[in-house]
Amino acid sequence: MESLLSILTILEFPDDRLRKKAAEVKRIDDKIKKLIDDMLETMYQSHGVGLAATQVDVHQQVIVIDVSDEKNDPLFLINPVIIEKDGIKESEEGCLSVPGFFEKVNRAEHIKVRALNREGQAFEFVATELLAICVQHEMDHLNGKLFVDYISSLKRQRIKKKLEKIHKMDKN
Ligand code: GNR
Ligand code: NI
Repeated sequence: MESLLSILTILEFPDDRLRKKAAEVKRIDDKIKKLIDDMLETMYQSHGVGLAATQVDVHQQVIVIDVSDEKNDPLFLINPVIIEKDGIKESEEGCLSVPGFFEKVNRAEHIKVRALNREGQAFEFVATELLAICVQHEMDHLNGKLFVDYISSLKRQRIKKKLEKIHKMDKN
């Protein structure tokens, strides 16, 4: 059965739906595969390196990532779990759900992840650098957490006010 790709709407902070916890995927059916394909298309169109289903208002444990320069090396993570981590590293993060803001966040430097792939097979991989940051950032989304939760409440409130103002203006 053929199906056209759709560009999905990305929720923006401070939308309450970004706070929902994603449920485990029980069965990888055509609906989940379509979601994955649409998320990848949406991520590429938005020039992001990752996207969690939570951001498109689907509360299931699905993540797409592509940290390659050519944007031709997609990674699909279903029901991901971090099984090992070590080190701490600070880096500047942004988020498609917090557009226009960048702040320093601490993350584990090295992680080992177990997940299911698009075919439902379990696999494991080690991640460092941008991939490690991205996996942790996306897994936070699945738990209703945003990078702005790690910064001062003063900075977070300022970002909230600015985005709320933009969202109000967008309505007109
Ligand atoms: O595109 C993205 N870039 C990025 C840069 C530094 C740290 C994390 C990220 S993830 C972000 C896309 C996004 O919001 N995914 O949820
Ligand atoms: Ni994000």
